[in-house]
Amino acid sequence: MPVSRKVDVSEGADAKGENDVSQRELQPTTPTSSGRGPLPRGDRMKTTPPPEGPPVEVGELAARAAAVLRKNDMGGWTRAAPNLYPHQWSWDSAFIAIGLAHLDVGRAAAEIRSLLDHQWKTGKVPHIVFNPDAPPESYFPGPEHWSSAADSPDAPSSPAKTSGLCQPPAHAIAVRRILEVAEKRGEGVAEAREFLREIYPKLLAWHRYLATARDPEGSGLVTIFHPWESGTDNSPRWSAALERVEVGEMPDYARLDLEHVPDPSERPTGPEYDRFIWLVEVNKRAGCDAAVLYDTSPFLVKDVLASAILVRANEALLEIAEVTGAPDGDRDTLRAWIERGRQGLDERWDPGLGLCLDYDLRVGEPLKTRTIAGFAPLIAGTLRTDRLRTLLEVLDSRAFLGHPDLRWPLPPSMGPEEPEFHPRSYWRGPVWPVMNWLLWWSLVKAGEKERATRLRDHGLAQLSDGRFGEYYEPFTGEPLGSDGQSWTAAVALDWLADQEEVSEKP
Ligand code: 2M8
Repeated sequence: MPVSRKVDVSEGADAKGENDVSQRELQPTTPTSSGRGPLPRGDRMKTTPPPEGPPVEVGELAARAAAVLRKNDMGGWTRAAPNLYPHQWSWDSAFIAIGLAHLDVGRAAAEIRSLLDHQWKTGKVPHIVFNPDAPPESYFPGPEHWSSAADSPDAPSSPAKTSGLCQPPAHAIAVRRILEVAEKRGEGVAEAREFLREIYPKLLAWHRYLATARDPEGSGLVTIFHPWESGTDNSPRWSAALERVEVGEMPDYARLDLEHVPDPSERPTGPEYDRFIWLVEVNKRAGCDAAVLYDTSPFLVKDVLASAILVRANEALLEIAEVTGAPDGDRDTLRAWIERGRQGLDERWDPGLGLCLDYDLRVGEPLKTRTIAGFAPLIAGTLRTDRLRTLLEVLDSRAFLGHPDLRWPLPPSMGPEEPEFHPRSYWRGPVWPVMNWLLWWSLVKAGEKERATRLRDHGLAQLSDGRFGEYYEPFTGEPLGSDGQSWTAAVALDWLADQEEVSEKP
């Protein structure tokens, strides 16, 4: 059934009062038990009151989300956030395109197109495409820091510079969804199909790069050379592997990220950042060449979350191949990658935790942590029903969204009872709306409709302050990091459209 309401994206738009749906308040379908009970380990946790003011109504929330995307629109591409992230980030753009699809199919396509215009000759999609107009002091490490990456014979020849890393491959999922949204809305379908045809070869090259240069072992799992490639930068997933990294001689640097957040505990620590910058140095010295990095990088890890996203992206690409009439050989390759990916994830299962674990190739050991990435088999669409059941139990347990002190039953990025959990520190505990979206989407695909609906509605309730934070304090619901984060606004738009579509069904 088509989503009938269109979000008005014109300047100053306020959809409030335009239709009945807009008058609904955002309420979770199931009340949360808790709200704000006493916090464990209170001495380590700074608490702040939850955001003031009544929740924003649905229509207004949609208009505000659209306004965030409009404000961050740099003309054919979207900066990840207004101040903290002035460039185009790879997986942010994928989620942003999903949100944009509800506003303008052509603009959603442009988001992915502009990113893939900077694809490397190897097929790699860079983790950042730098904004040539951003002032030099706006983000570190910026284009100057990455300039030597442009010397690589594999770097794109276009004028804008890119980083030499990559990020989780959510792009094919986004491209497939652009068509799905267009079909539901009954608008822009021909344009979307045409876009699928245009972009298919680039996506295939990207996935081939991941299946070969990033998986010479043929394990089905993606190797990363830097925690930034995981997108969950300072997650405790990487603590043990990072501790083994010895920082070598490198030029002094000044952090700029701390200038954009009110509280340094919301960002990675100094020693973590030193290792991040050292690993950038290692990547640059290797000419960003995966084969060289396999020999030289002190950080060499199989990332289960990126691998799970790749499984789903390969499924999406297989559907795109059907739509575009790609050769049979491509489809066989995609099917093989999907199977190998699921098998690889199966092998990384930890029965004790009931989660999947990353693997450190340098020492040949799993990286044992209880983080949201452990739900990789759920995200990949495991074919093992026993594992799916276990994953759902773990998700519902107090180790994740069943913790009684959570503001909303939404999964923190790290289990709240873990020693390394920190409720304000970036990927070490806060709730990330974009991860909620990924889990919601995976639950829908797994046929877990009720769970999915609860997650979506609580996720929207979390965003009903209308600020579209980068991430949220799990116990108080305070938005942290950057306000006006593009991918947060984008997932809100997708959820709102889904909520409306479902409510319209007889
Ligand atoms: C964060 O990462 C960047 C480095 O890539 C940073 O901390 O400076 C992560 O949350 C990452 O997943 C995200 O893509 C990026 C932009 O939103 O910010």
